[in-house]
Amino acid sequence: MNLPILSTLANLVQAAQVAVPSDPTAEGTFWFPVQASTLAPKSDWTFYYIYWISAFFTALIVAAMIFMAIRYRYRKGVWDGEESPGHGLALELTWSGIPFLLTIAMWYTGFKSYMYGDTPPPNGYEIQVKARQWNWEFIYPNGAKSTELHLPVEQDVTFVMSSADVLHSFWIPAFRVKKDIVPGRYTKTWVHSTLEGQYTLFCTEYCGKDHSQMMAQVFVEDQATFDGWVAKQANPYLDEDGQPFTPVAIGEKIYGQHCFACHSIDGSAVVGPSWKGSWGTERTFENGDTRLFDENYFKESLLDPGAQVVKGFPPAMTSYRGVFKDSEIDGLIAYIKSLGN
Ligand code: HEC
Ligand SMILES: [Cu+2]
Repeated sequence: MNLPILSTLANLVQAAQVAVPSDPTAEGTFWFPVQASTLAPKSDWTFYYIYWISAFFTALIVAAMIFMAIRYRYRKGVWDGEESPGHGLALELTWSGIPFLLTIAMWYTGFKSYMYGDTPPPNGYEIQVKARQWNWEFIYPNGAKSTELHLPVEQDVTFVMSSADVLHSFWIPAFRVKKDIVPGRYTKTWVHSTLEGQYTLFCTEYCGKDHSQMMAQVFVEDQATFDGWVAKQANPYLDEDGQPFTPVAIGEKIYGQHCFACHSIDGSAVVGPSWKGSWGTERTFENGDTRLFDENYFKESLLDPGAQVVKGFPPAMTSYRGVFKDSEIDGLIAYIKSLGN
């Protein structure tokens, strides 16, 4: 007998087994996987704080309810009810004040660990993350590409993430790192891993048919192993002579072809602002607004230069919409970054 429903069930069970790869280093707790980053203990602390406060008050309130239901139940002739007391200032202050302080503390610890996880430290090792239906690609500063994520342990690593199609979300439970990847813009997150081992990266924003298969293995290695691995990766960018080509070199080449006439790299203003030392600085526009020179600002300046015109310069740049591939835009970004900030 071959009922369709049975084979569907069998397929689902099989998919679930593939979907949860065994994680050799995971010890974890009932609630969480192993803590493998500096963020993990902070994030878990917030959870346990809320958890124990909830557990304590649930027990207290349920116990009081049961006690009162029995103690003050209706018994004929024994007790016919009485006027309930009116206002109790001390009581009201207590039951407003204590929960107020406890919830403020919840907010504070949550906000602090959120900001910690959401603020990449400067000068982290940078990995580009490309999400698409339905796989992940990682690009390292030397131009190496991989479908597995490799990280050096005890290093600040920043992920600069973009999507080729729809909304995805980058989630590595062992690191407690989770951030959406929004089409059309760059988002960033970071990690400082603390434990060598193998973990799993999931997409955690429903993104279509094979969303549940959109995973990648994460390897946290000591620096020497990582350096060896990243150097050995086949280099996907090759120049005319078949030589490896880094993102910075791609950017430098495009600069020489398209941008050099108006942008200098030595700090002098030509037609447009110099790129030297511009990355990460605050730009001021003709209308008085200001904005940080980051990935999103760069991309918008390239696609729509007229939208925000830098103060003191003419709106002389034309749009490069559709001219460059994403990898070339990333190359230009890497090149400008390499000119310092
Ligand atoms: C015809 C001259 C010209 C060319 C060619 C040109 N730009 Fe520009 N660019 C300007 C001018 C002028 C500004 C300042 C006014 C503005 O913001 O639009 C500018 C501003 C910018 C900004 C914002 C800079 C800042 O300092 O805040 C970026 C980024 C930029 N250009 C990138 C590029 C890239 C990348 C190329 C080559 C692919 C390029 N530009 C080619 C003239 C040019
Ligand atoms: Cu996805």
